[in-house]
Amino acid sequence: MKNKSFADQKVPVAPGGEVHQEAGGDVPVLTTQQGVRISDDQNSLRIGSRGPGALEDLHFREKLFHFDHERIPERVVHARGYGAHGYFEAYESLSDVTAADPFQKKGRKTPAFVRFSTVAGNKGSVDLARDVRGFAVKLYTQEGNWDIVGNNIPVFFIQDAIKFPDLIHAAKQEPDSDFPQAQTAHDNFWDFISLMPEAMHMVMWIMSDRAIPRSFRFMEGFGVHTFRFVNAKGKSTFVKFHWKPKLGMQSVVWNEAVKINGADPDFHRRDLWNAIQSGEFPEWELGVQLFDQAFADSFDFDVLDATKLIPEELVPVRRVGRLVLDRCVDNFFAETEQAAFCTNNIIPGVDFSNDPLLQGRNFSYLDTQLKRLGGPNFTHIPINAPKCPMHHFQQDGHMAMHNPKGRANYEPNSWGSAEGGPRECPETGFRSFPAEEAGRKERVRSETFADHYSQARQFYISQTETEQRHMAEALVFELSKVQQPAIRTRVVSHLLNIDDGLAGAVCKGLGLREKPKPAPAARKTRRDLEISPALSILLNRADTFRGRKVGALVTDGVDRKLVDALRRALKKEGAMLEIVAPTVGGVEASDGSRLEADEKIGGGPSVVYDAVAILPSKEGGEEIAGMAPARDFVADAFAHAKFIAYSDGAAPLFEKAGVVSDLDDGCVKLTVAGAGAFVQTCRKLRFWEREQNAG
Ligand code: HDE
Repeated sequence: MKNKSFADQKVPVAPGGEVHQEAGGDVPVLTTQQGVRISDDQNSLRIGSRGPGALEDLHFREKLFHFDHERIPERVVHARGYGAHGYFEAYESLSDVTAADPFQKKGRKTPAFVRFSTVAGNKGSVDLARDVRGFAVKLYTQEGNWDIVGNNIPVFFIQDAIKFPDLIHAAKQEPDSDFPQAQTAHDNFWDFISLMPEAMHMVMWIMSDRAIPRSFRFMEGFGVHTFRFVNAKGKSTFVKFHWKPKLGMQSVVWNEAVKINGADPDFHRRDLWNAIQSGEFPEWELGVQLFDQAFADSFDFDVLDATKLIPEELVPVRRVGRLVLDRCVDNFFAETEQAAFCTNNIIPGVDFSNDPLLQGRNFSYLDTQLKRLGGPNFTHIPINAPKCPMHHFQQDGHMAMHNPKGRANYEPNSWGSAEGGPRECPETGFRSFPAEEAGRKERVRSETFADHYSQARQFYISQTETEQRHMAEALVFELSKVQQPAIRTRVVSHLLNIDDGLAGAVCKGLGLREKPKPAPAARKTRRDLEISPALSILLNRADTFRGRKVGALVTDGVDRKLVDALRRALKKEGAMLEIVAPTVGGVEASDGSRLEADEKIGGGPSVVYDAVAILPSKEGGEEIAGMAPARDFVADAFAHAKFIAYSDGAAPLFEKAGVVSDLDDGCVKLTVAGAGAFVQTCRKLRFWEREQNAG
């Protein structure tokens, strides 16, 4: 029920401990679920002031009963997620390739709900786990709901859905100890994965910085499988879906991720919430790769194999519309938690391919909703209800809210058009694409799925040196947590089929004395696949600092003009400034004005900012140089290759943080006139040369 926030309500406490709620004006009276007004919500009904409770206490019993049932099962995978509302807007008509409603007219807007998630962690786990991110989009089209339930990585671990339970069991906590939480850095995961060579391409992606995005707003999304578009004439075109973030891609570094998880486990959800609340609406372009059967037949890999992608350089991504998220949920549980995405929710103009992973998913999602939401009527929940008319004869079941009216609840019937209810429509109804299918019924993996290493190699060689180094470090980190040496060695034997340099770096990082033999491969790794620059994050920077955040470390006596100049320059770029001070009460600036703080040092460590400004006064700099969180602020920003603006007063802090002799081109002395130039430098996002120099 709707209520004013409790803080707004006057709740005087009488000396005897009784609490009287003043209800009047526009404050509604508290009631039971049955609508009965409640006189006292502080004391349960009892016999005498020190006597036993009365079973007839209807309010107490209802309140506790409901509380006891507040939880529903969390998602088996993708349990931790965050959603927002928005819309999809078509740039052009695609009616030549698809009859799908959102693409029929330039400018058509389709309401959307998007839920981002991590895969392995439980519902309360941290946001910056090294993990795949879910990118699930529900489009409320005029022809029914269409769900594109994708990830931020365009390939998957396995080729056949029958292995999904094994994959997820291996990735999540080990069953005896129930740890580690939200981490693949453990024996079971690497044991399973190293016995599944088909996973090697995906392993490259999750060991890359794609698995530690800076924010949901700065990551790509992919439909992963090959789907079909079907036009009004029934012609089919294969399609792969891409979501391209307008502000470009950005990730954090691993050491930063680890620290963010401690400083702000909700970093990603807070980022999305704050961006939308401040009017900085996240935006992605929908890209499609369109291709026909002839291309599919000539392509080096099978387009039905979800462990493979089609390089953008081979089939360009055509940008056909934009997705804008402009509204936070009113209630997390009602909307985000109860959102039921199903891969089988498609509309006329879209169809499945035979990808065995997709075929399996089409069973699993509907099935899982029954368990989670408790009955077959989850489409009656507003977040799942289509926004177009619905007419059917499905009825009853748990929580049925919209049973069909009238007498007819079956068809055919002879009750006439007024009473007989809806009828099928061969002309406009959904029709599956009439693909020719034939073959023996057997449990078999197609030969065309057998190459497990070539695209893994292609991904690796398409990365910049910085990104390759991060991948090797990630593998070393994860495998160093694996306790069985044989599993570590088995992983390295696969890496030897991918890239010798990578395998060598990992061997060294693990302290492996002997290089193993390369793993036996069903197909030899192809070394002729071209580098695909589209696969790198760093090569695809959007050259903007928009939507990013700078943390300015200040003390009493801070030069107000510097702060104001920096704030103005950031605002012009569409970025934000947050003030970090010794106390959350803020500081008194050099001109005597008061500067409010957003964070206390320690509460706002530099890991939660994209760049930092170290702007203490001379005395202030000396004072905070003695504070460990202030030293960490500087040392971390430096170690994480962030751009650092500073004032003269920063010198003692730099010295104590151990960075003074290393000041490089990523560190910029801030002046009022130079604030704009600093922000422009920040468009590069990180000063990676520093990492490189550090070796
Ligand atoms: Fe999922 N997956 N999945 N998955 N998946 C679920 O459905 C499943 C796969 C993805 O924000 C579950 O509602 C199988 C690939 C996302 O609510 C479940 C297989 C991709 C989400 C399920 C896969 C995904 C899910 C659990 C192997 C990327 C979160 C809760 C064939 C293309 C959606 C639920 C949300 C959720 C099954 C593999 C993406 C159990 C059997 C590949 C984004 O039904």
